[in-house]
Amino acid sequence: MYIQNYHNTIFLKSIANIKKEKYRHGLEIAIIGYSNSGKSTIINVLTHQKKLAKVSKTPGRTQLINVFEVVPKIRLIDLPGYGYARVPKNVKLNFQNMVFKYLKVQKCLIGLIMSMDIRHPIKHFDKVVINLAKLYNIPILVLLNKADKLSHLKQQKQLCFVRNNELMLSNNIRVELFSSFNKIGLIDLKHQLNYWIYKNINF
Ligand SMILES: Nc1nc2c(ncn2[C@@H]2O[C@H](COP(=O)(O)OP(=O)(O)OP(=O)(O)O)[C@@H](O)[C@H]2O)c(=O)[nH]1
Ligand SMILES: [Mg+2]
Repeated sequence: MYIQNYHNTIFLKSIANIKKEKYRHGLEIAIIGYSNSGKSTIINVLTHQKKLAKVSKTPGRTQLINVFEVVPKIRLIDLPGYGYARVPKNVKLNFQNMVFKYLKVQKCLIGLIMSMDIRHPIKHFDKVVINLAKLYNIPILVLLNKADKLSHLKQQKQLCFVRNNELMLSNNIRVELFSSFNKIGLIDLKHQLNYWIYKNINF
């Protein structure tokens, strides 16, 4: 199997307006989820780089679509978090529209990593995005993130709860525990990305 190494990933650019984006070749995997759920931290852990993606205690840190290049033609996309309440409504709508539009128009998208805080899974916009991904036939790996915040027993309970949710009952959706702090699920994440890349790449 084709094994991708993520350590040499570099920042490529930030995009504010999808319309103007002409990048339509290569493969993309995007990280999506609520603001503050740990998306940017996942990119840093995956790439073994501390400051590649900006992380913040203040939700709403990632305000643009940030594009990272793993190797030429394979990109990781850090999407702005949805649902952050403390930004003005028009800004919030703009973030959300940008994310929805990205899902609709980006033909290079081969998979979505959805980050959910394990303590608050399957909130409103998660459902909206899962339904959109089903519509556009995009596979999803759901990461129940910040698993380090719960005991082992509670982690397993949440995992069962989310896996059994009817929204998740699809061949195209997989749910795993994750923690950037103690690396739970990192191997599963790499395997999933490798699999998507392997499946879609033209050798
Ligand atoms: N306990 C714990 N905290 C985490 C974990 N991953 C991230 N965090 C913390 O959660 C906060 C938000 O992390 P970010 O990676 O910036 O979250 P984000 O989803 O990119 O947020 P936005 O850019 O606002 O959408 C930071 O304070 C991180 O240190 C984790 O695995 N466990
Ligand atoms: Mg972020």
